[in-house]
Amino acid sequence: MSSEEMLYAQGAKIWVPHAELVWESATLEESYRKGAGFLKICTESGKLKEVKLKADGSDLPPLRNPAILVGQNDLTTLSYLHEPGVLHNLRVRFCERQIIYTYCGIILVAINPYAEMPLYGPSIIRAYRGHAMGDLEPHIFALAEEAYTKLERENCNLSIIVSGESGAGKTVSAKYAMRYFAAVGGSESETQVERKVLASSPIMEAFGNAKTTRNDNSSRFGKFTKLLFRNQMGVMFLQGATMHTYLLEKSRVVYQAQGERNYHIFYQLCAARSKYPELVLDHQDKFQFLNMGGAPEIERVSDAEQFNETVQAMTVLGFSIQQIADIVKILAGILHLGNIQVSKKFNEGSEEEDSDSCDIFHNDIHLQITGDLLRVSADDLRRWLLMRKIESVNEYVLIPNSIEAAQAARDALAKHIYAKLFQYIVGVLNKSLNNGSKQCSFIGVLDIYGFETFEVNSFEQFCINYANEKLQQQFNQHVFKLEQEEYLKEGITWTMIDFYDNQPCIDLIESRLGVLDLLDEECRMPKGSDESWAGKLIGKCNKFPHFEKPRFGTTSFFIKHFSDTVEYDVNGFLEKNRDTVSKELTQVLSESNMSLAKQVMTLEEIDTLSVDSAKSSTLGGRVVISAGRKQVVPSKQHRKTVGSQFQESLASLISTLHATTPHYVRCIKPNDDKVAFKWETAKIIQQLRACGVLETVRISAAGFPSRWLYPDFYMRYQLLVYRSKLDKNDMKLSCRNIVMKWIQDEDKYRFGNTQIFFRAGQVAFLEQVRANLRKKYITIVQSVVRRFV
Ligand code: AD9
Ligand code: MG
Repeated sequence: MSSEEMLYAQGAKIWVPHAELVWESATLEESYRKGAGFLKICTESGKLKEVKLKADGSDLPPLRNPAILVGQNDLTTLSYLHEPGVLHNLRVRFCERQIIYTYCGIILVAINPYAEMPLYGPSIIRAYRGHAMGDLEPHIFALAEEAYTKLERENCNLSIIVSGESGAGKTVSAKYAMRYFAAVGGSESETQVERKVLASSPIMEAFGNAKTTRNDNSSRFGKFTKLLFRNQMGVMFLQGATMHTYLLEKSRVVYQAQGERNYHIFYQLCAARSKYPELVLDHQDKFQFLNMGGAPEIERVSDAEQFNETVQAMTVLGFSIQQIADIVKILAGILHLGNIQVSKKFNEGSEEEDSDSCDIFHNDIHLQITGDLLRVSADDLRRWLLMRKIESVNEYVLIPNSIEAAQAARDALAKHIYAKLFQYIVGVLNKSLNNGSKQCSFIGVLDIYGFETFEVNSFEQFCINYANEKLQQQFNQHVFKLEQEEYLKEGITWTMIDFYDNQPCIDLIESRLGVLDLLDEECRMPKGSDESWAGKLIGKCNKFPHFEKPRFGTTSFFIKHFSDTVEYDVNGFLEKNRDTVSKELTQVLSESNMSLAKQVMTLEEIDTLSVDSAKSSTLGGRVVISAGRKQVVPSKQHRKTVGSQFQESLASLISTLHATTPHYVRCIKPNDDKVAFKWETAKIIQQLRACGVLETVRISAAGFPSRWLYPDFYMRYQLLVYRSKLDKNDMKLSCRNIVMKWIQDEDKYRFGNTQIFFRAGQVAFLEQVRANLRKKYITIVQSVVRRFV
């Protein structure tokens, strides 16, 4: 800011901090003179105030943007690019004009309206088709169109990366983007691939989404859908699609927090139970796995209708009636499995409880039904719920399960079956969607779970937040590093702006002796426990600046993520990372007489590691008994831990994304109450900061957001100088002459090797000059013509 700008005139409009509103508008009652030490203001709510300032005036409040700019559809075009300016612009658009989309440079900011908007019909799709991003109001379709035309023009791979916190609107945005591609890339072919692409969403949501306290339809898995396009004489046709999923939250199958539900499909099935008497289903409240959260219904959603939609969509994707009948049997089998009663066992002939073992009645009705539905032996199921097999070198020992161990074995089996079923369904969808597509260009749409913090945060939140940390880094690297590298490449003198690099936080999670490494190490310890792991974390991770130990005890730890500091409760981390399930129980299931159950249970692990890998992230082995103690010895069959698998699949996702041209959608959740168009400033600011919108604005303000290649600039603005100042053979010099004639302040532009860079607002100014000159020429020409006619 130059010194004369520091003097605010009487009547100037400024922003002052406010406890609730965060920023409040105010008007200067008196002109501010350098060194005055205070400002006399009148706030919007009519209060007269004196605001103390530092003697050098370095904390002068930010100026408001001129009224004409308020409501701009690109935040980076504001004259004053600061937090209150950006916020006010978004608020005016959202609250006063009910506009949910705004650009921020290359980012599309989408604020969740929590209301049905008439924005997504076929006529709107047609309106956006063929238009450049700046032509029409910002929209998810405009972003999709930009990606689609780039695909047509350059035949390269693209991605649309949607992020934001839970409930911000990622899944909705991703679906609209896919709807756009399906509409514009659809062909007349009989394969109806676009119908299939659209029908895949309700299936994935039924099996992978659930009600949480944050979102009634929360995605509990990540999804990267590649839409494959075939070039047919310059036109890109949708040829097929493939879907990659990330880490389904399995624990939900057996446990839900207060106010939450299990996966939608279970409730849908219970609501439709009259169609399937053979499943012996009951009201959802009767099932242990469904009633824990005490939240059986979702407002304005009919599970019964949703069930029909799911089945209808499955039919479109090619599931046969038999397949669907078998899938619902497996689902019902999981529910009955959860209702098997494990009870105390009493020592024979006495009333003394035997705490080392437990019992399940032979005629437990749910045990019998589970056996019938899954077509497995109920006796075998019962046996391996009640005891476990411990192998030694030459023999094995059978050890009875305590009640807790039996329940844990039952729950682990239920989770395992569901996860396998999910994997199977994704596999069927992929086969049907892929449609024999060969080498095609793709547009990838990434809809991954948003950053989460709950009252209690466990392994699931840790993985979700880790994924968001990686994606944020990908974003930073793309937007900021590339931006700055561009200046360097163009030979422009410009001080590198610091940007927030979250590598140190990723190091805390990924590096040797970091969180995941220590977790895997602890999982390999025969006597490893959540608490001893926490103790090691506290001892060894203190050197990472993003780690914080708990104030007391050793049952939690803090990670300072890019968007917030989160406390993780260590309870259950080891078990969830190991993800063990009784081999005997899975064996019972894989010997099922139902071919689908058998097929589902014997699906290969998606990511299996080669047996000879010496990677530290593998677990495994047999448990042997030596002198009455259990001990784990390494076996050839290594199994990767959940954490290390996730780390690898994220790394592969990030490298795929790096090989595409990314487009970003940042979804913002405006309030926690799901109320239409309700604006909570503090909440919104936190998200704008966390997802990089304010950082992008900061970079834009500090840098040169508009750029022109010399020939393009020459063509457009040559009429701004006399012919004598132009030389076609020296475009650079000509452009220099044009710019220097009209812009006096040398800091407003830079001449790069191939492009001219301008600060915000300069191109608008040149456009104005050009328009005025054209008008003048046209008037002159008209008067000359008139004189001669
Ligand atoms: V999570 O991380 O999967 O928990 P998302 O995916 O970010 O979350 P989702 O897309 O499911 O959130 O949106 C939550 C709800 O907001 C939706 O169910 C809609 O009721 C509402 N929503 C979101 N975007 C829009 C929109 N463009 N128009 C209308 C919307 N409603
Ligand atoms: Mg979602």
